[in-house]
Amino acid sequence: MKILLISPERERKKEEAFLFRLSFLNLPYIAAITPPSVEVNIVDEAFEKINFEEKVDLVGVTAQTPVAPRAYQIAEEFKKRGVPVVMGGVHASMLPQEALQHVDAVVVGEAEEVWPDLIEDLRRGQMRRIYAGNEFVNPSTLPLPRRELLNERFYFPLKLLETTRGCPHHCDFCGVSKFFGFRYRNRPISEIERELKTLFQKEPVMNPVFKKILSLFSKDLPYFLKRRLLYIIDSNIAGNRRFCLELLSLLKEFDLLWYGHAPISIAFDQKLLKGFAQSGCIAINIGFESFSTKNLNAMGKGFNQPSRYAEAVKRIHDQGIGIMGTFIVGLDDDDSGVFQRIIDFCIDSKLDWALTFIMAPYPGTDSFLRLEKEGRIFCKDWEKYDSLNAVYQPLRMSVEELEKGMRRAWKDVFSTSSIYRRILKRPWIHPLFYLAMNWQFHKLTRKW
Ligand code: B12
Ligand code: SF4
Repeated sequence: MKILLISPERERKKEEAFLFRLSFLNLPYIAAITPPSVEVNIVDEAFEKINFEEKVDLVGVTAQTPVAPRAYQIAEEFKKRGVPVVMGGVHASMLPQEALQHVDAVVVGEAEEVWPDLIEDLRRGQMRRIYAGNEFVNPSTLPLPRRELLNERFYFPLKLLETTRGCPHHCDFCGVSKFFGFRYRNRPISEIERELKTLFQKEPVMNPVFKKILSLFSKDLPYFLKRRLLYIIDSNIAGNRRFCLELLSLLKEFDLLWYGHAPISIAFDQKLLKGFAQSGCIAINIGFESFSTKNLNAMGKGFNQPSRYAEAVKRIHDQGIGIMGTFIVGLDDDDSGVFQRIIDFCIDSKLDWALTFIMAPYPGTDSFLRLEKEGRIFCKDWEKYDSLNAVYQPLRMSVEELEKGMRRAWKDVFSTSSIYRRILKRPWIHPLFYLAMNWQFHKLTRKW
């Protein structure tokens, strides 16, 4: 039996194409839970042409909401040729009935428990329409994802790792706790160590003399040259303090640079913060979201305190850790001054990198249900659900103001003078890394 797994890519406007491409873990995970007797291949449409004539027994497509329409087109091409298609991932899990109009079967939620049953049913010619796990997956049973099925030449040389699933919070715009549940589940440290050993050698990055010489140019250079770079994709790496501290000690043993997502509250936990710094954390991705407590309370993120944002940034910077911040605009308490407030904050607090997104009410989230009920969603073209387009009517500004303001925020945050003030003025925080990160967005926004 032969299965083809596809990561679809929508046609992007040239000016929206990001320069660095990250690899992904979901399809390598599906490949890893497929019985060994089955041949599996992965195609990433961002780099490879799909061969619709290929003789396969099953096609599996994944999709986040903005790529769902493309996933459906691909599915229909294969179905025309008599090849059954299954779809999984966040979008199909939230809207299985919609997906079933285009595919033969949908895996709802995490796939690990149900995928082997699907393969068995397929063998018997009795594939069901919906496969839904009854419980959330126990992460200690997760296999090692089959990364070798991806062509590593396509991607920025950064390894991806998943250590937890779920999030104890419930922000109304976010699909994570809806999809993975509120129960925060971590993998055993020994399993994470086993996986890390397949990615990096557990030894110093290089000979101390060479390291010292290279560090004269940049402290990060040895790690970039040796490709000791890790992205921990968990939505919230600090959901369980004890586990997080153990994970940080493990990362330290591997002598690498890493980044991941955490809530702003970690800034006020000195022990945790020190652990982050000592483990090689180069960046924490923080969702600031808004400066309005009204907005934050409404979205269920009242634990963010705007009055302490500047202090939090300083505390994290004091440990030598950079911040990738994200902001959401178009919320009900946002007026047209919101863009300037974000730009000023980024520059004044020397935020190392920041993106401003238009609120996107992803299907299945509470924000979608609320805006739908209020009759404010005017666009259901999923391709536009990429946080760069407005798909609902904001309350305190026009759609045009919102879209223009978002673009202005990107342009001003990534302007040369902003990059100079945030990155190049001392004190420096990983200037090589952040200069590269900011410069690619500078180039991108200049094309707008
Ligand atoms: C890392 C990440 C990214 C990375 C890398 C994505 C990548 N290449 O993997 C980057 C930064 C590029 C990114 C971009 C975006 N992301 Co993102 N991202 C994530 C994050 C944090 C982890 C994804 C992940 O790998 N999870 C681990 C894997 C194992 O889980 P999984 O993908 O869900 O797969 C499991 C199941 O879904 C299922 N499954 C998945 N696919 C398939 C396919 C088949 C055939 C089967 C059977 C099963 C199956 O099996 C897997 C194992 O159980 C998630 C949040 C989260 N914790 O998941 C958000 C998340 C997926 N992203 C989200 C969003 C909104 C985006 C953006 C639209 C943001 C933006 N404004 O640009 C873009 C869209 C990119 C695009 N393709 O168009 C939303 C998705 C909402 C939605 N309805 O689609 C999420 C859930 C975050 C959130 N806050 O809600 N993202
Ligand atoms: S804290 Fe982050 S991951 Fe958790 S629900 Fe809120 S936005 Fe989603």
